[in-house]
Amino acid sequence: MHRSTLSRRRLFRFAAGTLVAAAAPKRGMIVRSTRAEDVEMPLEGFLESYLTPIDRFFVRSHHYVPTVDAAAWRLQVKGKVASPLTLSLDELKKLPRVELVSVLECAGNGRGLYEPSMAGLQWTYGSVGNARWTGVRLADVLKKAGPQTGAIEVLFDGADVAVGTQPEFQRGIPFAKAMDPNTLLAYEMNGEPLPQEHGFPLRVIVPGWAGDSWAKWLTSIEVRDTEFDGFFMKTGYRHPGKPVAPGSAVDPSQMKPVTSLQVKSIIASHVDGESVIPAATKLRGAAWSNESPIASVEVSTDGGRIWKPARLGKDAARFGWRQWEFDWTPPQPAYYSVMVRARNTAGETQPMTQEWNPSGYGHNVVQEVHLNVAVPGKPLPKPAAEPAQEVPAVVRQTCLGCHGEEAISQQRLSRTQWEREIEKMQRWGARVTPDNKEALVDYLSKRYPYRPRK
Ligand code: HEC
Ligand SMILES: Nc1nc2c(c(=O)[nH]1)N[C@H]1C(S)=C(S)[C@@H](COP(=O)(O)O)O[C@H]1N2
Ligand SMILES: [Mo]
Repeated sequence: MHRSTLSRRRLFRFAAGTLVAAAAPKRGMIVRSTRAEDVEMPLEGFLESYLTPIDRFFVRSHHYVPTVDAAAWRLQVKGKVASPLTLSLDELKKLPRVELVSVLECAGNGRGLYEPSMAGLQWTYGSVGNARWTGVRLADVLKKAGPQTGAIEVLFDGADVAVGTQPEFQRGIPFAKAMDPNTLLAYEMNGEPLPQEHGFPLRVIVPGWAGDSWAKWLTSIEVRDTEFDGFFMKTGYRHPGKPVAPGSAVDPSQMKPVTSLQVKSIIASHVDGESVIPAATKLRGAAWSNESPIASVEVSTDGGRIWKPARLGKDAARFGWRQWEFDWTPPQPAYYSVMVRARNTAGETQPMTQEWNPSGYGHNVVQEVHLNVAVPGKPLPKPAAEPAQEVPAVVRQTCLGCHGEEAISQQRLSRTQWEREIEKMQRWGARVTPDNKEALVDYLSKRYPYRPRK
């Protein structure tokens, strides 16, 4: 069978009844990392349709994507329960079928916009999407197993295997959130079997919460009476929850796990610095929130002095995003500062300046797009592309075994930050000799220094 036929069908059966999902080819995405796969939706994805098409939906995987055989796959429900369960996909699907539309946004969406910058995938706007998720209530599964008194947390584990010596991706959510009727175990996305890269055959849906809680390729659910202390709970995905000095280190014990999303809106029809002709223009984008839906979206075309309501798209769901548009005829050729601001039903809105945090989570500052409204002149010549530079042998040999160069080249880090990054890589299995370390820090901090974003 041709690969294209396989991917169009997305789900296929080998001889002997093995049922696996094919990875869906993605369309025009911004590549943040090739191995593991991390891809970002470009701005036009916000405008394409209310539900983000699967071939436009961002992917964030800490480890390489596993291939799971649905026929052999089982879900374990264990820990502080009266009767531990082992469920096949067919058994799971006998529970009541539930469907909801929800935004899924990575906690790190917008990390690339922080100043000063920090290590991590440099997402800008598009590690977010809006999909219809179908599955069963996690609460129904937990009730079947009979959670015991004292249960405080539910820990998820998936079929993905850690790269190098990085810890396994295991995340937990509070027991009360697990019992929320909107917390699902989904086997379908936009009416199709869950695609391989989005967690086939089963993933967790935690509407209103950041993506790190939405475990993919789910294989085990553990009900706990103590807090799990693995890396991705006690070190990763934590936020100080209060102002800290930009660029400072904060001990993870002084931070809290990332939970609810921030109310946020995006201008997707125009990019910062764009020239537009002085005529009727439509500004467009999307806005989303957490457990409290969007109440309003406002636009300013004068740098935040006057705000006027945008028109909201008719498609709405409690946890879904709202598309918005705003008709604007610039009064005269000039340089305009266009901004968008959302508010939710709880009264939360977006800040005018972004509070900084060490890992760059929860970016939701009011977005500002400068538009040069002008009668078009001669287009400027395109700047010459930077000549490709060869990757030195020491980087190729020490760094490119586990992931590609794009994970490295997008960073904007000081010498100290590069030193820390290389030490982190050593903890995760990179073999760096003291001599190499000097050479690596030297090269990386000169080639990819801290610099303002272009
Ligand atoms: C043994 C495997 C391995 C080697 C070798 C390795 N890395 Fe990594 N690297 C990882 C893992 C695992 C991640 C994180 C993947 C994730 O969480 O998405 C990562 C991520 C990164 C990132 C993205 C930012 C971040 O911190 O998540 C950068 C930059 C990076 N590595 C730099 C390097 C450099 C420089 C070297 C060579 C000194 C190197 N890596 C060698 C495993 C490795
Ligand atoms: N098993 C597993 N689940 C995971 C991850 C992972 O690396 N492994 N990444 C998480 C993160 S950080 C995010 S933002 C979402 C991304 O979901 P998507 O790739 O379907 O967009 O999946 C979450 N679930
Ligand atoms: Mo994420």
